[in-house]
Amino acid sequence: MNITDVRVIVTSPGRNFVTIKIVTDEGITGVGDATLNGSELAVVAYLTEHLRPLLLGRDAGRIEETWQYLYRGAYWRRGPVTMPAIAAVDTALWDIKGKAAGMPVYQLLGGASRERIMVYGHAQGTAVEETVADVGRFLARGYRAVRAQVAVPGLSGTYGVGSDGDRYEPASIGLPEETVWSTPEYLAHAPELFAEVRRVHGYGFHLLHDVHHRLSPIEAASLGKALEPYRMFWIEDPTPSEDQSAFRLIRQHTTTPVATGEIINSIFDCQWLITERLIDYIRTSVVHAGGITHLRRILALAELYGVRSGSHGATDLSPVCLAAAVHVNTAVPNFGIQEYMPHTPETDAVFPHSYRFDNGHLMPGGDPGLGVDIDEDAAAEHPYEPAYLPVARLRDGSVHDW
Ligand code: GCO
Ligand code: MG
Repeated sequence: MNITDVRVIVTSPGRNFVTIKIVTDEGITGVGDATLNGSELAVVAYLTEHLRPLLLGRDAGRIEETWQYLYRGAYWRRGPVTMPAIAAVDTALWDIKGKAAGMPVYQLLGGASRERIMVYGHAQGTAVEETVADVGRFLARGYRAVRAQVAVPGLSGTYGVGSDGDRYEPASIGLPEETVWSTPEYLAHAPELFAEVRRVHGYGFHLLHDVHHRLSPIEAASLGKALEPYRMFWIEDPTPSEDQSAFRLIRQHTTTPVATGEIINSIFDCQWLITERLIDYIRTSVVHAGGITHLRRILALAELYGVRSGSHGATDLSPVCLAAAVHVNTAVPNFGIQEYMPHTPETDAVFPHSYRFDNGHLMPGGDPGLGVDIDEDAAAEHPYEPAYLPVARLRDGSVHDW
């Protein structure tokens, strides 16, 4: 079965998504997510100008060989632009293989290790009481795990707190929004939230928090210690993720579990974090970590060291990525948890899918392949809109990690 076409589709049903559709001479097609939030067109150019010519005429069944060809063959390796492009090709080829075999992709990965995928939802609020009430709403809907974020008084645009009800969408149309950050003010305020969440809702569910790369190692260690009484499932990205040795210092001071990985693109960027047991959850994704083929390799390494997966699932990861994640999560032995932010009805209409949410869990559905597609006519109704992620500055005006 040979590849006859590679279509790169950009659509913006409320936010931008880049999707590829690989077409074969047997009429079977496959889809892959290539969305890089805020830099979408860089991936589009890489796919269209550089990968498409290499793919036309190739055997669609040779998934591993194609991955090696695109990764090793390019000489320039890793990075946030090329890896989602390779990931999208890889994901689409798994979709095609599943359809050709008449099986859901998780069957090709070894079959189901579990019946359902535990997800965590996003509780948020502009004040502690609001977030506490929001946590209650998630628990009432059957969620077993909830991430809690609260605005820091006096700081504009605290990460993780949006204005659109359940949905938090950091990217905005036009030039980047500028937000203000103050670590001392955050550290003085945040522990109060978790004390209050546990006081009101108890300990019978998993509680998570995203620090979003903002702290120094010693600040992160002190936060981890302060949160120990609240038995967190994890603190996420306490320090900038690329500084692997920072996690050693955090580890030396606290037993609060640590997760990182959403900006990591390859096994080489988290090898040391895993083999030195500096984290508890590797939070990579199909789109950013090189597709199903490469993510599986990362998770196999993690399994050896007792590190579990924590699949990144913000709304900028399209339903195609979420579908692929659900198959990986179903199959791998060391699945931990899946982030779940429901997409908008407009997005779901562009990406019909068979995975479904039920009572705090996701289920893959039984369709052959990934069980997700892109409706190209519906996609064409939502043209691309340039958007950026915010930039964070300290009170003195200097740039900080967003
Ligand atoms: C998360 C993430 C996201 C990212 C977003 C950037 O844990 O869900 O931190 O909210 O900020 O994916 O594009
Ligand atoms: Mg995060």
